[in-house]
Amino acid sequence: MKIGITCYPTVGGSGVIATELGKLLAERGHIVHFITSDMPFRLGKFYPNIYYHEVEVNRYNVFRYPPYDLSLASKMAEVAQTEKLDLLHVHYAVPHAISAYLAKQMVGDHLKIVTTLHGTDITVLGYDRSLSDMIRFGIDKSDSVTAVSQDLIDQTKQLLGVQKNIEKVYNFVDKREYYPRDMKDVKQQIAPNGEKIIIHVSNFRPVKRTQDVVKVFERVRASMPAKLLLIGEGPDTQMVRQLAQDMGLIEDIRFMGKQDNLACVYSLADLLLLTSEKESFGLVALEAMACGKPVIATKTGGVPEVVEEGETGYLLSIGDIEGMAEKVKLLLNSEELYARFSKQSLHRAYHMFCQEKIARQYEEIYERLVYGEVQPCSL
Ligand code: GMT
Repeated sequence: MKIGITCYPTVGGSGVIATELGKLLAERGHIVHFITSDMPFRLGKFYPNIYYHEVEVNRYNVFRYPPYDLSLASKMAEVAQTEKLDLLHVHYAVPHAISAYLAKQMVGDHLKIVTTLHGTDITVLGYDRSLSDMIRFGIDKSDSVTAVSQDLIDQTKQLLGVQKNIEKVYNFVDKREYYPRDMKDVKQQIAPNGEKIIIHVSNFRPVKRTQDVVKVFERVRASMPAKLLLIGEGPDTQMVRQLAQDMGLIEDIRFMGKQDNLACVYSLADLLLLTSEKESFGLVALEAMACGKPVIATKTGGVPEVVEEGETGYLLSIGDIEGMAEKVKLLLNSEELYARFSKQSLHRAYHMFCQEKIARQYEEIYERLVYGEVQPCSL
C-alpha cells in the first residue's frame, strides 16, 4: 500500500511510534510517505521506499499565527494526488485529523484516514473548550480511529462523548534495538562504588511530575548508595536541577539531556522511575522493560496495561513519594526478586508489545479500509 504518515516528528512518544511504524511498514514492502514539518528524528538509515515531504508553513506577515494546519492539509492533498496514496495515517489528533479530513475533501473519498490518539491530544487538549468539538469532529470524520490503550479509549468516550468505535492498538518496541546490552564498563564509570542506578526518561513537562523523581530518589539514597540519571529535557528541567541542589543531591544526579541510544542507557540502569500524573501508555516504561528493567510508576492512564503490578514493577498513587521509594528499595534490596522482575519485564515486553504483532494490527486496519476486507496473512 501507499501510506502517508503525519506526526510531530521531533518530540515525544507519538513521533517515535509513528516513525518506527513507518520504518516497519517499509520493511514489510509498503511505500511510506512522511508528511511532516521536519525530518522524523528516529528515521536513521536510508530506506528506498520511505519518502519525506516537508510541510512548509507560510509566514506572511498578515498572519499573527502561521497556518500550519492549512499548509499540512494542502501538502497532504498534494502528496495524496501525486503519489496516489491509499491512506493517511495521522498520529495525534490535533490538528492532524482535521488537516487530513480537509485533504480528503480536496482529493476525494477514496483517500482513507486512520487517526491514532496518543494521550494528551485527548487527556489535556480534550478539556479545552476551544478544541474539544474540533477533536470530536476529527475523530468522527476519520475512517478508522485507534488509541494506544484501553484507558485512552475510555477517556475519549467519556470526555468527548464519542460514539465511534475506537480500536486499541498498543505501542510497540523493536526488539532488534531494545534488548539488554552489556554496559558493565560504562556502569563502572557512573557508579564506581557499585551504587544502584535509577533512571528517569521524559520531556520534563509538568505532567511528568519530575520533582517527585528527585524526592523519591532522596528517600532511596538515604538508605542505600544510589545514582540518578535524568534523560531528556523540557520546561521543568531547571526547576528539578534547583530542587536537587537544594536537597544536597546534585553530586549523585546526572542531567544527561536528550540521548539517542536509549537501549544502552536503559541497560546500564537498574530500574526506571516514572512519576507522571497522566500517561496514556508510557512508552519509556515499555522500552525499559524490553531492556530487562523493572518499572516503578504511578498508577495512571494506560500504565497498568504496560507495567504488570507485582510482576514487572510496582504501581503507586500519583504523588505517593514514600510508597514509590519503599518499592524501589524493596526491589533493589532483593537479588532474587529483582532477577524475577527483570526476566518477567523482558518477557512481557517481547510478547505483548512486539513490533511484528502491532504492525500487523495496523496493516489489518489499512486492508479493511482500502480493500474492504482483511487479506489472509501469508507467513
Ligand atoms: O506527553 C508525552 O510524553 C508526549 C506524548 C506524545 O504525544 O508524544 O506522549 C503520549 O504518547 C506516547 C506514545 O503513544 C505515550 O507513550 C505517552 O504515554 C503519552 N503521554 C501522555 O499521555 C502524557
